[in-house]
Amino acid sequence: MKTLLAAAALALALTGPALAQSDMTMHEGMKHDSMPAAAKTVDGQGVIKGLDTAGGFVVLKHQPIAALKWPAMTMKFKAAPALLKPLKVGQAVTFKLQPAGGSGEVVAISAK
Ligand SMILES: [Cu+2]
Repeated sequence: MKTLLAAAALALALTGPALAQSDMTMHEGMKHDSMPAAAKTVDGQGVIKGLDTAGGFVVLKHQPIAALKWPAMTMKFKAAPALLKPLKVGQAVTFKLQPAGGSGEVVAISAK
């Protein structure tokens, strides 16, 4: 029994840091039963952590999005290049997201 407990403690010690490192995710593995099927946008707030204007991607450290039951996290979203052109890494922004498959597309974004 003592051996089992030690093994469990070791497993926890090993998974702890691994979880902490997975800061960026696409919400894979999360339940999205409540995600609206309809094409409805949700509002979010966050900070720009990365920009790929040509590629049409933005990395946002977003605050929790209650409408989607998403916790605060850093993740990559699709976004039209024209939307991203005026933005800079480090800016605090408000945005509108079209959720899709645990991620989504930012359809509006502006610096606060
Ligand atoms: Cu997220």
